[in-house]
Parts: sequence; structure tokens; C-alpha cells
Amino acid sequence: MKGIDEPVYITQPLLPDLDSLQNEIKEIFESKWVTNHGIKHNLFENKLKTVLKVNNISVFNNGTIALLTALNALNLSAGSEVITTPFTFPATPHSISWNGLKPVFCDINPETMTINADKIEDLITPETSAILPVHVYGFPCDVKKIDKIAEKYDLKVIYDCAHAFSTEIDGRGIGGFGDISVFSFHATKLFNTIEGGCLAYNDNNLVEKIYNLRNFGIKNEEEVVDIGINGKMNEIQASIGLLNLELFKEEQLKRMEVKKVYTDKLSKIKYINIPKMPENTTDSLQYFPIVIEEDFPLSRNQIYDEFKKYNIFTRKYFYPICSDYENYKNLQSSTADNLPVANNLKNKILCLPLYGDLDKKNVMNICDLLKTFSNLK
Ligand code: T4K
Repeated sequence: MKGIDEPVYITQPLLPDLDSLQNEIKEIFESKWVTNHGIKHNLFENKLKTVLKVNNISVFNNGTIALLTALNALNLSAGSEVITTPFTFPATPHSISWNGLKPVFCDINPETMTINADKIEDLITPETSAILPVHVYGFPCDVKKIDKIAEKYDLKVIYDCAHAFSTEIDGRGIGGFGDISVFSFHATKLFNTIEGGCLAYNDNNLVEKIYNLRNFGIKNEEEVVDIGINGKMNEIQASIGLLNLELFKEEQLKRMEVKKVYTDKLSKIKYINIPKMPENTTDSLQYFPIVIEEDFPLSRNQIYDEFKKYNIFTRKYFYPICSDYENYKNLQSSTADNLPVANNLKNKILCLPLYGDLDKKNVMNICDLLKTFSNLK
């Protein structure tokens, strides 16, 4: 099979029309107000409340600072333990550590790849203060079970929704579960502001706390009431957000078409497993992960390398898993015994390119290549 001329990456950013953005930037330049809670920023926050179906939204300059702030805002006791998943991006456990808290890794569910809610209670100790689950690839965690456990043990819950923009569970916005939910608006995300993110939460008591923490802890010109950070989103980022809010649904429809082709073609190939989104959940269409089973003629790594020869750049999200990192590998919860499912999946998972403008011919080529690999041996 012939290689693809232009490299095909895992994703391509959704970008607004340049003329529209120029108009927005012109307005910003004329106003001379370019950051620190400007007009675009406030408008963007208001619009997001409707899109994400939550009472409160605080936008941030990136998802990681938003995550750091969420953990900080909940006043978790110093040095306490936060139960999380190892099957995620480094930002998740690092935000726990940067807050002086201890990540405790919990194994994942083999179907949804999210934290296994049935394993959480075994990890709770008197030191546990919170749970930080991740809706990985947009697959929802078992929010009902997790929120129940949190209530029983009086724990806070921060959901990492970096991959789940606009996802709904039984018609409810995914950002409305737990105490705070964190979204990323990085360029690689379905919905992006180039860099950016937000906190979504229903508790009105958190509004002022988060507002202050995002701006150095400044309450007013004469009072600094918290040890805050600079998490503010600037006006150009907010404008891109406003423009992309008009575009993301169409992008999702286009991705849905790509997903359909992948699903039709790949579900016929033996030993390739396509994880299924639960019925009651909408798909953010952030990623298209497949699981390469052991009996497939090529290993996940061999497939990844073969694809590269054809100019196709798939990704091993998430290999290594966070419990393999130098800084976490010696934790008591990082043992292979504690994390059998995550350790198994990390060697089988492969994310295929998924974005609206992905050429159908390239999608077919990717499927045909996998079919060819399946016939080797
Ligand atoms: N929690 C979770 C679960 C997350 O996945 C993330 C971020 C966060 C928290 C933290 O949110 P942020 O602080 O980032 O807002 C990318 C993203 O940088 C990262 O945001 C994302 N997760 C992660 C899963 O993916 P890399 O290291 O894979 O990025 P990179 O530079 O290799 O880009 C991937 C591909 O995307 C490139 O091969 C080509 C394409 N690309 C990328 C960029 C930056 C473009 O076409 N244009 C671009 O401008 O982390």
C-alpha cells in the first residue's frame, strides 16, 4: 500500500475563520482591555454555562492550572491522599502532587477504562480527602457510585473532564457531578481556545473562592485573601472560545462520520476491540481508541511503528501509565498487583487519528492497513 503524502496526526485543531477572529481581535485592540476578566471572558463564561449545563463556570489559561486550582479550592487537609486513576495524562496526578497531596492509584474498569468504582473503597484510609476520577477519552466514570462513596466517607470529588466536552449522562451535563469538574481547552481538544480550560461546578459558595484563587488571591485593591495563582484567560483566548462554540457541534458531526467508518470497517477484524460508549451517554468524540488483543498478529507497538512508515501518527494514550513514572513508581499503590487492568491495557491501547477534516481516503487507508496487518502470519 502507498504511503500518505501529508502526515496524518492524531488530531488537528478546530480553528475559527480567520476573518472572524481578526474582527474579534480588532475589537479587543480598540478596547485596550486584553486580559483580567474582560468582556469576551465574561461572555464566554456565561455561554459555557448553557453549553455545559452547570450553574457556574470559571475559565482558566489552561486545564492544568484549572485542575491545580480545583484541588486547592476544596481545602483538602495538608498532605492527605487523593484516589485517582493511573490511566491518564500526567497533569492529573501532578496536580495532586503540586498541591502537596499524595496520589493513590486505583485500578480501572476494563470496559470503560475509567477508575473502577468498586475498587475505590479498599483504598480509603483515614488520610483520604478526595477522589479524582478521569472521564478518559470521554467515557464517563461511574458517577453515581463515585458520588455515593464520596458522600459515605465525606470525601470531595474532582472530575477530570479534559476529554469530555459537552458529554451528557441521561441528559445531564457531565460537569455537574462531584464538587468540581475540570475541562481542558487545549488545541488538541475537540473544543479549544488554543490553550485554556475551565472549572464547572454547581456550588455557588465556591464562586468567590475560585475567582480569588485564579487571580493571585486578590479580593480587591487592598486585600489579598488567599494564596492564589495566575490562572486568568486572556481576551484573545476567550474570543477563540466564543467562535469555536459556534463550530464544535459541526465538528462533532464530522467526527461521527469518521467514527462510523472506523467502526464499520474495524469491527469486522478479529482481535481488534472497539470500546463501546454506554447507551445513556453522548460521545464527545475526543478520541477513537482501539484495543489490540493478544492474538492479533502484530503487537500494539508493531502496529504503531508500521503506521509511522505510512506517515500515520497514532498515539499510545496512555502508555506508560502514571504509576510507571519515575516519581510515582515506588508508591504503595503503584504495584502491578494493585493495577492489573491498567497494566494490561497500557500495552494494547491505540488511539487512531480523529478530526473532522480527516480525509475519508485516509480513514479507509488506516482501516485497510489494519486489515492487512490482521492477515499477516
Ligand atoms: N487531564 C487530562 C486527562 C488531559 O488529557 C490533559 C491534557 C490535561 C488534564 C491537561 O490539560 P491542559 O493543561 O493541556 O489544558 C496533548 C495535549 O497537549 C494535552 O492537552 C492533552 N491532555 C494530551 C492528551 O494531549 P501531547 O503531548 O500528546 O501533545 P502533542 O504536542 O504531541 O500533540 C498531539 C498531536 O496533535 C500532534 O502530533 C499533532 C497535533 N497538533 C498538536 C498541536 C499542539 C496539531 O495538529 N497542532 C497543534 O498545535 O499532549
